[in-house]
Amino acid sequence: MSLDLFNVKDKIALITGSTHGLGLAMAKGLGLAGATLVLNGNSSQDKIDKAVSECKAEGIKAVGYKFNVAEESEVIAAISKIEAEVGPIDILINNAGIIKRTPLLDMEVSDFKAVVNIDLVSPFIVSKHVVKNMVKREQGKVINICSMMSELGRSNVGAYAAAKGGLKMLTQNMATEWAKYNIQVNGIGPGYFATSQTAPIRVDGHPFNDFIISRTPAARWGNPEDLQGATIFLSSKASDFVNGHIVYVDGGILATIGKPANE
Ligand code: GCO
Ligand code: CA
Repeated sequence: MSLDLFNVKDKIALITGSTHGLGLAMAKGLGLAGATLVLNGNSSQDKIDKAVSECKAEGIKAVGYKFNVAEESEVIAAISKIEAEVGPIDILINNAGIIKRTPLLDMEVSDFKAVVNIDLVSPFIVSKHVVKNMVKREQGKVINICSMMSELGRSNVGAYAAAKGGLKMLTQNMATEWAKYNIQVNGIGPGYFATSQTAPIRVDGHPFNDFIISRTPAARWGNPEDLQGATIFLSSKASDFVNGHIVYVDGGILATIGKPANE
């Protein structure tokens, strides 16, 4: 077996929402394997510049572009700029996402729509405009970042679960429509990871912290680096006949019903 199967050297990868957290960790995985990274964020140029320098300090080739993944006109302009200035995008990771933890009965419709807009509509917008060009080149990799909530419900995250469940089906539909162009569309479903997004529910003594540890067969939170293997697999030739799968990197959560307190 040759590791060449997993080669992503000199591939260009656009990772949305990659200034921190899982997005940046997945990006770095590809970058350390030799890909050129196009990082993205929308909150501040400063955060993007910081992430780019952090990558460069680790010997990774990286540039950054600020745009709002939910605004089609901004996406169109950014993609043509990226392809003109950096080169053709070989790998797209739709990672940008938000969460609002509110019981459905208390949730404003505008908040529900905001979550669906970023977590579900945006991957459609960005993919549409990146994949148009991949079709011409007859190759490409798209990875949609799903969630445990693509499969499971949980109190207070209804809008997020609706969007992430939808993203799983969007992944299968994209795979269905684009496989014939030699474009593989798959997803990664992270389990519970130690990031800023989960910081409020991860603090010591918080009941959710103990719940996750006991609910996860691996008995720990994921480290963002735990996602790098799946990212490289789904970005490389190794996955050229893998279409429409969600790879759950979850320490076994979806494999089990859980366990009683005394086990
Ligand atoms: C929550 C968490 C999740 C995770 C993750 C699980 O409140 O339940 O924040 O939504 O972030 O997506 O896979
Ligand atoms: Ca399933």
